[in-house]
Amino acid sequence: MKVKINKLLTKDKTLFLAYDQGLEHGPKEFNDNNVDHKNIIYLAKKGKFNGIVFKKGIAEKYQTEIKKSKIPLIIKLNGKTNLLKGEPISRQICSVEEAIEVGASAVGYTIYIGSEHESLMLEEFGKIEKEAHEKGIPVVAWIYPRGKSVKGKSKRELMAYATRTGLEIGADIVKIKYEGNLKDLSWAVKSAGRTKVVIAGGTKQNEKEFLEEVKEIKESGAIGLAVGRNVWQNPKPLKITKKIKKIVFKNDSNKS
Ligand code: FBP
Repeated sequence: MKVKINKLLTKDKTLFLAYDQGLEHGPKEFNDNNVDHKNIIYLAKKGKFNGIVFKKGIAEKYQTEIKKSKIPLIIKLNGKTNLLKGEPISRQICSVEEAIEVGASAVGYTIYIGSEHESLMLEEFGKIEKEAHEKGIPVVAWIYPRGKSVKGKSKRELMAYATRTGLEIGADIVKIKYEGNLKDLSWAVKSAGRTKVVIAGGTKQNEKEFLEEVKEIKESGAIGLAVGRNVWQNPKPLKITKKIKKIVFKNDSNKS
């Protein structure tokens, strides 16, 4: 079956709104405004994002609002809290079927390559990828090199290893962190072959510096970002969204 990826793209570029930090980091990331999922769904709709990333609990409880927004839903199928220390592992907590039931247009899964537990995550991903693709659902792989074994390795090597892993394991889109320089990121994008690359936003930073980073992301050949905190922790989330879109979709559409 053909994988329905076009729903997540605007002329092959994209901007996803990531909102799975409630589990991954805890509510310490939120304020009175962005702790409310309704405000996040409103932001996704008003900002015309190409997709919104939730875990299944939020998708279940706010199904009506998500459907009404018409923003494609990406369900992250695995997750963990940041309370447990040690070698990172994130196991599956939602099936592809459950994700489709709550209206998912795509599914996501995080793999910590380099972790002692990477084989478990790679195996789980393999099953998810097979099932999702049989149903025509695109798969987004969050690939983050983590754990003792990656300490001291070069950022260039790790970014490219992350994107290449995405290609090798069958991801349609691979999401990585941008940690090196433009040359290294461009190499990582090249290493991904036909797997599309999106970049995480990271911790909230100075707006000007963040937008400079977005320009480099655009230049690298990555198709866009899956951004969370740098948008919804900004006092003017819609305004920063417009600025990001102006860069990401430059010459590609009039979406901004
Ligand atoms: P941000 O743009 O807020 O960094 O979100 C991107 C993201 O990948 C989220 O989807 C995820 O919750 C978080 O980063 C994980 O970050 P980390 O693994 O560094 O805790």
